[in-house]
Amino acid sequence: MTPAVMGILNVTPDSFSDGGRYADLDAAVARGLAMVEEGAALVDVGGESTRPGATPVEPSVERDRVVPVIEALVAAGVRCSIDTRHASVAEAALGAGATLLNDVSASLHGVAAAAGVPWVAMHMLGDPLTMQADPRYDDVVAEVRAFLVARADAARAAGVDEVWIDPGIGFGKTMAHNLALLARLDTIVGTGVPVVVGTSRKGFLGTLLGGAPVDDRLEGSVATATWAMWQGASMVRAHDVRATAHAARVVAGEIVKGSH
Ligand code: HH2
Repeated sequence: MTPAVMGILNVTPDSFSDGGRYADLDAAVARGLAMVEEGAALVDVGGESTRPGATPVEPSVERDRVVPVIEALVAAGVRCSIDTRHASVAEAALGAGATLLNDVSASLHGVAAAAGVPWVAMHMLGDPLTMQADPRYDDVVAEVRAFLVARADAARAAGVDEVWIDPGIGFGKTMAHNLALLARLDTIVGTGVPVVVGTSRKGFLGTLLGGAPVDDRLEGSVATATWAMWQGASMVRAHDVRATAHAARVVAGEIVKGSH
């Protein structure tokens, strides 16, 4: 099956890549619709930046950012996920019509169970404010895998029917940790739980590319997304949807018609 592309829509003033660009409702909805046009299976709406060192946002502020965008996109027929670590924001977003809970805290499975929606558990070491200070693991791949399997088991026991797992590239990880998780992604895929991977425009790509700024990381983003899909990731999170969706079709051996 062709891996799904989750289009990233951050309605925040400070996200590392698209911060401030979609703060206005019309601009956010237009971007969401454009990403679907480009091949996104769904649009992942986030109202709090989780970039390293980001200042936490009050859940009420985060909720007020995401709910109108989700309502408008759902009304236009777009499938939305909510990217949050706060239960009250998740509940409001699911109430507004989002149909997947992308949980960077890996702790909100009760909310997903109550709403009857699929749940993504992402691995993060610590919290965004401090996670890059000095992340340490004995064996990053084994530890992330064990954490995700335990969260998936807990979610299933709580009544979540559809569980996804994500190694959380860049979330409390050094360059070596990120590269190890990508190189051994087969270990995570081997759990049998469907895998999501997000590398899009992330800092480690900038470092690998000799300090490339955020808007010059397209090739690195597509290269790593393609690798992840080839290793068996079922979904990738992307800012550059068109290029990533083409890569997904190539990985799946799908003939791309009328899309050049
Ligand atoms: N990465 C980010 C946010 N949410 N969710 C999942 N499942 N996997 C990820 O890798 C992931 C995520 C961070 O990227 P972004 O949303 O582009 O930036 P910011 O957190 O600054 O808003």
